[in-house]
Amino acid sequence: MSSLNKGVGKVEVSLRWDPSPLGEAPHDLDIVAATYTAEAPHGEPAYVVHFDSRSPDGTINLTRDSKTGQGFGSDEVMTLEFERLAPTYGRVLVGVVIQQRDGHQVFGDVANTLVKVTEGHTALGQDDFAGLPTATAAVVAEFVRGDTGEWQFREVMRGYDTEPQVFISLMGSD
Ligand SMILES: [Ca+2]
Repeated sequence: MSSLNKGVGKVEVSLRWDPSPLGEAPHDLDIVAATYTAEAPHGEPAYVVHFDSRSPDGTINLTRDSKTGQGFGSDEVMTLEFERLAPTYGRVLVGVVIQQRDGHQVFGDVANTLVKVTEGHTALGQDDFAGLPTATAAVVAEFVRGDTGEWQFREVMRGYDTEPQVFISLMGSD
């Protein structure tokens, strides 16, 4: 039951996964976001938010960060306040990357991975990466500003097999 032209406001993307087995290299997954201008929605990101990069206006924040997946509940959480994003921005992509420090690690190597996109108590989407076992990174959510200025959520699950830095440069081109 969605009301007419109601766009998304404040969205949370949460990610959890199980730690790697004892004695094996830790699995470090990261939530990343890339913001694109309305003029070049498939061009270079205007800015990128991840564990050591903040959004210049504070509208997109990584509020929880994990290098191992240990602990209960969500391991990484990002909040995106679309109602506060400047009108120059027209597209935001959220991705999940697996750090590749300890060899080639893909989603099929990581146990019990789950990403959820929610707005308040409303679930917008979720995925367990089961469809992308050989990917090292994935675009998991797309937000596009519509003609009326409202931000719309689009479900997407697009895998890549590449280094995190290359993924960030490629993720917006599709
Ligand atoms: Ca991480």
